[in-house]
Amino acid sequence: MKTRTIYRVLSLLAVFATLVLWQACKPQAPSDVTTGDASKSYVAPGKYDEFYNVVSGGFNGQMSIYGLPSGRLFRIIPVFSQFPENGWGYSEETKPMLNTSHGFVPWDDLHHIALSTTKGEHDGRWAFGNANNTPRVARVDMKTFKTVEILELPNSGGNHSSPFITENTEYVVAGTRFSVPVGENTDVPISSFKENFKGYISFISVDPADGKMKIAFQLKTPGVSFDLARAGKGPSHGWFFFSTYNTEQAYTLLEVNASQKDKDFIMAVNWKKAEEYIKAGKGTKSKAKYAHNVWDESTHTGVSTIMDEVLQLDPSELKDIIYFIPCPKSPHGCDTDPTGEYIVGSGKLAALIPVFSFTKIQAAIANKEFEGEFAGIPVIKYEAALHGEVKKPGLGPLHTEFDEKGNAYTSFFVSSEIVKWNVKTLEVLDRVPTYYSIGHLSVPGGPTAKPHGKYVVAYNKITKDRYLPTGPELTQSAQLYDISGDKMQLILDFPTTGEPHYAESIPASLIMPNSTKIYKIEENKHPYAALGEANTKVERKGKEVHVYMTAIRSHLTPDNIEGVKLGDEVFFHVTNLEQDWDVPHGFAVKGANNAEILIMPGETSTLKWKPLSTGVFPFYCTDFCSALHQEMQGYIRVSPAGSNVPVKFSTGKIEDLASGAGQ
Ligand code: RUQ
Ligand code: CUA
Repeated sequence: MKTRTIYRVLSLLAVFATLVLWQACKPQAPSDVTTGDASKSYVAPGKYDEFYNVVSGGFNGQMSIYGLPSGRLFRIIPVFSQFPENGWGYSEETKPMLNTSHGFVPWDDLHHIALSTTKGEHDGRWAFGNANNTPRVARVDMKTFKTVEILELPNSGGNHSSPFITENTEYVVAGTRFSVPVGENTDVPISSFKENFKGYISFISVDPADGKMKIAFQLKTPGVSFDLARAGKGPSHGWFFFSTYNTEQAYTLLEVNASQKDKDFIMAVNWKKAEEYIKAGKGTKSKAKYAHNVWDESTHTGVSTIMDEVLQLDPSELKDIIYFIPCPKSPHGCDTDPTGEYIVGSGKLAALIPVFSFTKIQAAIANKEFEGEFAGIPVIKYEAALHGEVKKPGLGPLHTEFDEKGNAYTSFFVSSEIVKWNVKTLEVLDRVPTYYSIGHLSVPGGPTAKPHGKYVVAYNKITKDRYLPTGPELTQSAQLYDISGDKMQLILDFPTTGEPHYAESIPASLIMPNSTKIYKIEENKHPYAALGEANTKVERKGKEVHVYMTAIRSHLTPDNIEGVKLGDEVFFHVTNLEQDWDVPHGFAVKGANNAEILIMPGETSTLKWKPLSTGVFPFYCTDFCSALHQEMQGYIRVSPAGSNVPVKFSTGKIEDLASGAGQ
């Protein structure tokens, strides 16, 4: 009891000391900044950037695409959040993409990006992102820069340790952040944490042909928190490494109670072994409810299916799947180097960086060099797994990325810097300040077996005095450093949208040639598509009015519609007939309780509108598409519920409208 109290006081002191240190590293004036050659980030007008930088949006639930080295923002890709700019989550086709077992969830907190790899190298096919709040994993197609799949994760309570991918994108892996009660009865006292709360890791298989995701199996683990992870590669392919915290299994005031132990764990998972158990029929099917939402590129429509079962393995019974390795103190990042031999743990409250050796971990397992068990899982002796420690690297290490020359770059939140060190010798080589309090960092190809190197980007948590103030909230900020020489040099500050967590960069040459320009109109299988103006029409189905509309420069067909009555729901199905790159048309109607829709060439999108009053309502194209864009408009008339105004529609044929013949 007494030692416990002393422990508690000591940990409180440690937290306090960290805070004091943080105060000491408070922002300095910009004049203190030593910068390198800023012209290195200059991309002349009309020239292309060298890299695509895919950046998580954090609490905006989106991904964004920047160019490197210019830092120019090209695109925001809506993923888990509704996006009025293009109607994502507002159009009828995209709403199913945001369906979950909790119903429609139009927001999330996207922290991490994983770009698909083949043989450990970027292949430019997909970008995966995690939903941290309502656990989901999304897949974005890098041809269209569109979210094409969202898979919900059952038994997960916050999907932070996610998504991380294996060498050939065999699996996208997602570990729960919060352990939660699972099974038939989840209505249990919170104080029963140790008995009832479990952590689950989902191994999501990715179809190599079309990228389709499926939960292959889940691993049941003791109730701890998983923070981050990386797959092994090369010699360690077949293994996965996760950082854990709250191995104290606290359920209140975690700030103190989850920082008591000197060491938490890195969890090493032998997923090839897990696959063997699955093949041998050792998995148990368990009831679960989760949504699987898939975008169909031919109907331009998302389809949501509720799944009801998941396959699980219990590593406390099936041995040889999971091992724990002690790691000082609340590890955050857990990163494997390009060779796959070294695993770097970054303890948020630690003053050193432990580097583990895959060879040593294997030897320790073979020789049973265990210091005991944690909840039935063997714990490997720290020294037995350790390659060595980086001594006095800085304060508050968070994440590590690698270059192609055997160097590591670690971000330090508390001391607000990037530190470069040699992975083999563990010698610190260089350090640069960040402005301020860096979280993640990213080297192009940094998490792959073949880093592209050249730059490191800092994604900072605090902006303070770096930009013109914009009220209480300042822009989010990234900083670009040139790492081609021995010394890192700051060459650019650039603002980002949302809160950037992790990001990845990929050479433009792997993405650019494959970028989709249009959707072929003859391949449009949308059930409400009007493939040509001759096919436009307005149909009443009970209280639903379906408008099959087309858009082409510079008119909407039909542009006069009558016969809608109060109490009707109007569905504007707009097909963009253009077959020309970069000519979307938009569509909006006065008073609609949603957003516009933005329709790509060859695509059909649907805006639902329920008029609440009678009258004549204008609708128009929202995207400036031609010199006569302002003329791209129309009117829809709404009559009282009992009226007998017939359904009529036309474009440019006044007499038809008068006769009620339609078009
Ligand atoms: S986290 S600042 Cu949500 Cu990736 Cu480390
Ligand atoms: Cu179409 Cu403006």
